[in-house]
Amino acid sequence: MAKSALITGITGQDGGHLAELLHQKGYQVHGIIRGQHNPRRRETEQEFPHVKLIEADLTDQSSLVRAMGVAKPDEVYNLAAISHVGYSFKNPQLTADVTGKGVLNVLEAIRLSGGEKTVRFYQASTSEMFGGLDYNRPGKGYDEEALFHPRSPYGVAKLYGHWITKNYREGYGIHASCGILFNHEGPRRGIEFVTRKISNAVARIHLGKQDHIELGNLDPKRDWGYAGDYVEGMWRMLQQDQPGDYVLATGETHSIGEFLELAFKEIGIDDWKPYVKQNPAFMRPAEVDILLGNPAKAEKVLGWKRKVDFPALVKMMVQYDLGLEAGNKI
Ligand code: NDP
Ligand code: GDR
Repeated sequence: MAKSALITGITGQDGGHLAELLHQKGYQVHGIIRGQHNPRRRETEQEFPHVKLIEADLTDQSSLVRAMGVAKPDEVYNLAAISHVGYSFKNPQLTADVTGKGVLNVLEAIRLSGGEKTVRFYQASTSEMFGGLDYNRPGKGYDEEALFHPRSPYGVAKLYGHWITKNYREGYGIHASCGILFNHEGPRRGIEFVTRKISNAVARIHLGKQDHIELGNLDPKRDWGYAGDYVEGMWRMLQQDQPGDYVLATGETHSIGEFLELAFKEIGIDDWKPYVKQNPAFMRPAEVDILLGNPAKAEKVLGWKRKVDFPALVKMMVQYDLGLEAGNKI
C-alpha cells in the first residue's frame, strides 16, 4: 500500500517542492490548507491535482486531530509557519501562536490520534535560531551543536518549536526530527523574501515595467541554496532508523550585494547601484548579519549534498521571472 504523508504549509515554497517529491516517490500526499477563502487554493489544486487538501489551521488543535484522522499519515512534515522575519516583528504574538505553539499542536494531534509509535515527524527548524553573532559563530559554520541566539520573534518561536520537538522525541519516543535549514530559494519563493524580490524586479526592469527596486539592509550575508535540493534532505531524515537533528546548508555565504550583482548581470547590467534605493521600511529592529552552515553531518549520515550552486540559483530565478513577467500584462 502507498505510504501516506501529511504536509502542513502545502501552499508555501517548500510545501510545493515536497509534494512533488513525495508524489514521485509514490506517496499519497495530503496537504493542510487554512482559511475559508485561501487565494492560493486554486493554483495549488491546479499544480498538484494528486494532493488531497484538508482544511485545518495550526492554531486549531481539533482541526489538526481531524486532519490526522483523514490522512492517517505515516509521515508528517510540519512546514507551516509565519515565516517572514520582518513580519514577525510586526505580528509577534501571532508568530508565537503559529510558528511556536503550532508545533506543539501538531505533536499533540499525533499523540491524541494514537500515532506516537507509528508516525514519523519532521519539524522545519531554521538557521535563524543561531542569530549570526560574533560570539557564537564557529569558523567552519554553524552545526547541530552550535549555540542558539535568535534575533527575532520568528527565531524565538522557532526555537520553541525545535525544543518541543526534541522533548517529544525524548519524552514519548516519537520519531521526530528537526531539519535546521539555512536559506533556500527558487522560483517558488514568496515575493516578500529578498532573493525573489530581486529576481522579479530585475525581470521587470529588463521589460521596462519598473525602473528601480527598494531594499533594506544590503550588507547581510546568507548561506543560500535551492529549495528543491533541501526537501530531499527532509525526506531522508525521516527514512533513518533513528530520529535526529540535521543542518542543511551549502557551506558558502554571499551578501545581498553579490546576489544583486549576478542578477543584474543576467540582463546585461554590470553596475546595479543606480537601480537600487535603500528604504528604511525594510530594515529590521535586530538583524542577523551573517549565516554560514556546516552540513557535514547531513552529508555523512544522510548522504545529502546540495546540487545547485549560487550562480546557478540566481540564474534560475531571474530566468523564471523573465518568462513570468513577459507573459503578465501588469
Ligand atoms: P512559506 O512562507 O512559503 O510557507 C508557509 C506556509 O505556512 C504557507 O503554506 C502558509 O499558508 C502556512 N501557514 C501559515 N500560517 C498557518 C496557519 N495558521 N495554519 C496553517 N498553515 C499556515 O515558507 P517556506 O515554504 O519557505 O518554509 C517552510 C518552513 O520552513 C517554514 O516553517 C519556514 O519557517 C521554515 N524554514 C524556511 C527556510 C527557507 O529558507 N525557506 C529556511 C529554514 C526554515 P498560507 O498560504 O495560507 O499563508
Ligand atoms: P531571512 O530572509 O530573513 O533570512 O529569512 P529574507 O529574504 O527575508 O531576508 C534576508 C536578508 O535580506 C535583508 N533584506 C531584505 N529582506 C526582505 N525580505 N526584503 C527586503 O527588501 C530586504 N532588504 C534587505 C534582510 O534584512 C535579511 O538580512 C528566511 C525565511 O525563509 C525564514 O523563514 C527562514 O527561517 C530563514 O530564511 C532561514
